[in-house]
Amino acid sequence: MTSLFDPIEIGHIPLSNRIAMAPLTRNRSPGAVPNDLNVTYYEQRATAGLLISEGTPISHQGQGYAQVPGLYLPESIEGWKRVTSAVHAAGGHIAAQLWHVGRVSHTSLQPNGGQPVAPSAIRAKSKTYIVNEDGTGGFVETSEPRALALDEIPGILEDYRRAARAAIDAGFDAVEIHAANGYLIDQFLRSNANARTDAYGGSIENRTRFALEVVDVIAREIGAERTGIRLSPVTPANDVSDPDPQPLFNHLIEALAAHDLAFIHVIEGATGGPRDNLPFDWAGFKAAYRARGGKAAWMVNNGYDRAMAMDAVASGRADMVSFGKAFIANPDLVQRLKDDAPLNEADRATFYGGGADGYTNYPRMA
Ligand code: 8OZ
Repeated sequence: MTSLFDPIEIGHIPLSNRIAMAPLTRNRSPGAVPNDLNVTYYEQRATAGLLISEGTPISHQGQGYAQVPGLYLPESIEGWKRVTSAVHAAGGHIAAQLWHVGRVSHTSLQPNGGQPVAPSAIRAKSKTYIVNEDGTGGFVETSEPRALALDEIPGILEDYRRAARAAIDAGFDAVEIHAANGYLIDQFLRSNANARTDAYGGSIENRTRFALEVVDVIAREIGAERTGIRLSPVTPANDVSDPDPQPLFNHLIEALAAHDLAFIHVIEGATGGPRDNLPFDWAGFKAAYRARGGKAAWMVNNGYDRAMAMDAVASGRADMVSFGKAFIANPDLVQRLKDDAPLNEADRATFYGGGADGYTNYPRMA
């Protein structure tokens, strides 16, 4: 029987166990550049089989939150090189999460204070995080977006291509395409955010087109074996919804089977919330992918504890499990899970922004 603690190869990357650190926005990289504190944070967690970086904007336009590290400035790539070398020196592996927020942004974070872009001019009833002039941070309502013109889409695909190449140049082992949680790709997928009448809106084929084009452009640039994708078929995060998610996401996953991707990362349920918010056949979703010959590692996420994670891998339901909050509070999470040791509790007050407190000062086991 396979164990959570057994090694696994994803693409050509040999991982020492099947535990991943989920991507976690921490807002501790002023100027979009990874710094010493960020190096320490990732290095401390390098015993995870795979670290997935916090969401990393592919462009200034893809920015939606203050002080997140990017992949579009030369200084950011230099900063990430220091993170990836520290992780590798500690025996770990790390994927960069490539992120375009679409409408989940604020004019103060956009080039020239412009409007955020989206499939359609429909504002998300959600919040984003900005830093005020006095240095204090806070959540504010997202700004009214404008609909992308058809001829702007190739430019965004080019930004994804360039960012994927930058991630490899920065020493990342792989990239994860952020297609979850109501950001740009998910806005194209779900009908309440996509009212387009061109080739990118309407039918399931049209709404999945942008996601598949992003996968295609990145897989051609860096290789499908270094490409993963994160999906959240039923999350209400950032105000996205769809009346009929199963055929939509089954169509997408079946199309993804044509690429030899490294991993598929699935958020089951409402991100960071209930796992049963809406009906969805998770086993059928995975089976649809395998039936089309999809071979990527199947990584599951959302509210997994030790017993659930061990069972998911032992039963073959999943190949890997990712943990978010548990990794914030437990840099040695892998050892703690192995030993069935108690976990430190994560402190919400220090999730977003700030310094070492609640970031690099969680204790390891004695
Ligand atoms: C929490 C706060 C800000 C961003 C996501 C990137 O939900 C995020 C995020 C989460 O995927």
